[in-house]
Amino acid sequence: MARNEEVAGLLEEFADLLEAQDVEYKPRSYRRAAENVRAHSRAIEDLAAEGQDAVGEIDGVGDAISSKIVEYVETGEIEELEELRADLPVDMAALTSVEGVGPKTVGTLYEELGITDLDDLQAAAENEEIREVEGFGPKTEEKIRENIDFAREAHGRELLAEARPYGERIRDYLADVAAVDEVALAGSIRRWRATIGDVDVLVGSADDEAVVAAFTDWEAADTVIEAGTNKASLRTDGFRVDLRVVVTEEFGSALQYFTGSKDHNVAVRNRAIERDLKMNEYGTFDVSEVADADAGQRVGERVAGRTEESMYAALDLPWIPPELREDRGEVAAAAEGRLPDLLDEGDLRGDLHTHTEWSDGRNTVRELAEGAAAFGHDYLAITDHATGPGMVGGVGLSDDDLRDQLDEIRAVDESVDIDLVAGVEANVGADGSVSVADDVLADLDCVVASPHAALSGDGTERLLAAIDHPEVDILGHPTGRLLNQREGLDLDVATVAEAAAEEGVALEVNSDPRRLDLDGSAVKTAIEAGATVAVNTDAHQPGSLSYIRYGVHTARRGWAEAGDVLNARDADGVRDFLE
Ligand code: DGT
Ligand code: CA
Ligand code: CA
Ligand code: ZN
Repeated sequence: MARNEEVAGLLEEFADLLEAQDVEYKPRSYRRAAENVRAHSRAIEDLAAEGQDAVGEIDGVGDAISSKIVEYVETGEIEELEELRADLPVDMAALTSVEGVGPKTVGTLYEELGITDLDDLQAAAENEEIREVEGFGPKTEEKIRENIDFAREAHGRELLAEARPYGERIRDYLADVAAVDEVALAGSIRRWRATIGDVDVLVGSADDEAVVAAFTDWEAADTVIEAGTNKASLRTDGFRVDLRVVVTEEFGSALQYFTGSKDHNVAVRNRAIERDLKMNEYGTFDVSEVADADAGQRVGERVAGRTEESMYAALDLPWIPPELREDRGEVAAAAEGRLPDLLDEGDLRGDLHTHTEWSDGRNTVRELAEGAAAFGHDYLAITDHATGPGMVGGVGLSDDDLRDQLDEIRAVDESVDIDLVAGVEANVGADGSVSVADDVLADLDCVVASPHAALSGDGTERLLAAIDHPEVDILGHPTGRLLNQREGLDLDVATVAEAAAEEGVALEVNSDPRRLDLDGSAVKTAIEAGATVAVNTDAHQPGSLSYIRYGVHTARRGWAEAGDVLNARDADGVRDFLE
């Protein structure tokens, strides 16, 4: 598994530290390089092994950056980065997780007030020291103070899409270890929660010592936090990985237990008790003939434990997919034979929300179209930003620009191996108005309307107004939440979904790792209210099209079947919906 994510993270840290020191231009090029490294199809360590020139083949990676990447892969360190870290010894990640605090602010607040972490920041805000710093004022200070709590709550939880590759990498590594009979991810990462506390890995083996030794030997381990006989924890690039080793005969019961959620496990265990069964991480045991079922963990006759399927079967239940295990009625549904036939990654035929260099994307229409064709999509909607509230720095397209772009999309469509859908991402204003002229919207095939500013408080009326607009096809990232940064709009999802169903508007599951919006529980409510969802990436470059898997699993957390999903339809089906 490639280390591109890890290297991209370092380049971003580089950019933050440079920006904090008021260095111009360079931060931008480091960020651009980071994105391209992250999205690159080949493993960065393989390129580094071939030499600096091979690394320099990546778009936006010049000599200065490629030499640092090679240095890192070879030595595990970048000297210049270490120096920057020493110059600015702050918890950059924690501080910038406060909305309204960017790297520049961190630099200034360190210089002026010596602020290095969230505690310092909070104290300075409470003592009204920040408002005294040039360029700040009472309003900014108040905003920072308000946002600290949210950043703190989120602190320590990692984005699923950032953690998942490490989980898959350690899983694949352990699968090749001779002593390992079975290996699987467990916990929240297996349930595809939007953020995760740690990466849980479970192994079935007869030789736990050998497994723990292999685990702590993993090349990507930065530090070993602890190593016991049948458990161990390590840190890799900031992520905590917890390993548990169990005997293979009990792998299924341990996997069921450690996948959670706790609430799901309580519901399952209650069903076991009703059947005179004792169920725990060691197995399911028939305790009907046992005088004291609490006398030990493995009392009674073992009836299940080798596989997870056996654990559910012992309760007369079909296996329940991990995404459903949140105690949202899945045990009752399983018992009644009405578990959903969940959407699969392979069901999606296209992407209906993407950006090109016409707005803030990285690529031309043609490049993105070719990327989507190579990804395997049948169709692709190009939906660049329209101008409007929340679009800063001239990013959004005017009505005239949109008409010009429409011509280009139609022209490119003639010569690419994919069906292009001409669209726009319009802004939903605070009053629910849509930012593009009606006649332009009418000429486009697909109108995504998304809130981009004023993202707090109740947004129900606002979205209802947008749904009522006759040209709107999809509500993009409906709440506007940013994981670990802002909660976004409060929504009465059922009401919004009912209106959307009536007006033939789809609700988006935005697959951007920072968004995953709507989330699983909102998707479930929306589908129950009859709405159609669209699983889109909001990709700004071809490499991000693969983030669709996170949207798919988020939709699965909302019990979505292929029939509930707009872009699981073929191109004709989608055109019918859009018309
Ligand atoms: P996270 O890591 O905060 O994102 O959430 P989880 O769900 O991965 O939680 P974690 O890592 O503490 O534990 C993994 C699973 O182990 C959890 O989903 C359910 C199970 N588990 C852990 N502790 C308990 C417990 O005290 N009671 C029950 N019923 N299950 C537990
Ligand atoms: Ca966990
Ligand atoms: Ca854990
Ligand atoms: Zn977008």
